[in-house]
Amino acid sequence: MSIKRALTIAGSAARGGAGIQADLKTFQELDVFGTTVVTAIVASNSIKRRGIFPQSLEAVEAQLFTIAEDVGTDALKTGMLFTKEIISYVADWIKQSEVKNIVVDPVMIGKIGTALLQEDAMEAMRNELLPLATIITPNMPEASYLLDNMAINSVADLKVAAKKIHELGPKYVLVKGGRLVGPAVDVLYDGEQYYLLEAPRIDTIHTNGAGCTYSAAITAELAKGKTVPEAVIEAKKFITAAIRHSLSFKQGVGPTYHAAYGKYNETGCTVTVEKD
Ligand code: PXL
Repeated sequence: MSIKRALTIAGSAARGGAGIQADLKTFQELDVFGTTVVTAIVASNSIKRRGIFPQSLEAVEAQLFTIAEDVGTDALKTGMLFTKEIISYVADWIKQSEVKNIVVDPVMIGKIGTALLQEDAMEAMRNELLPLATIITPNMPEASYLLDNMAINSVADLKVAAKKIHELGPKYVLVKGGRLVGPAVDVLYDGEQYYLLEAPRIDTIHTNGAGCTYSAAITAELAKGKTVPEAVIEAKKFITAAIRHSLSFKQGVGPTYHAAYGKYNETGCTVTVEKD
């Protein structure tokens, strides 16, 4: 049997809803074989931040080569990379690899306020990793941060931000409008046209790991051979279902439900294409 392979280079989120754990659950749901490079271990919940434990470059390198030598990779995503050293190392590794589908989720701050990228790592993210991306998937605060604190308050602003980030080098930019009011609109831009993806807004606070899950679903669909717009549309349906059926355990912000898309019949999303 042949199965496509997806790699996540990201942090371990002990709570299970975000990071490597969200990625693997999503890969499994979408029937791709998941591999992992753990960059840091995050032990925080809404009650207490017990710590972030970054892995050494040696550990990151050993994991990358272990996967490359044996299983191989059809698509990869990066999530929490935490330090500028890890970002530079991963960027150099991607350059010498033959992996074609590179999804960069520029993870900066978690839903419960944990800093997941060190302050001095932003330049490496912008200058070294971003130009290698097939697609980068910032939320509104991340897009704003990438653009020297540009204000983003509307769908029109999402489009401007997508275009400006595109100038930094990635092939596609997906700016997610999760923090707007009204329908949940995300903007995908390829340098020539905008795809506006719209789904109903789901009124819940339980969206921990939503960004990880969305970008993991894009990665899985790219691994299976979809084009970027096709992969993003499928992933938008996946994340909408996962948020609609999100989970709440004991306290605080709960995770999205990774199995929801396979389990329930969802209506999907509408797509409008606009020329630049
Ligand atoms: O959702 C962002 C995120 C990414 N990666 C790790 C995390 C989180 C948020 O909790 O812990 C490892």
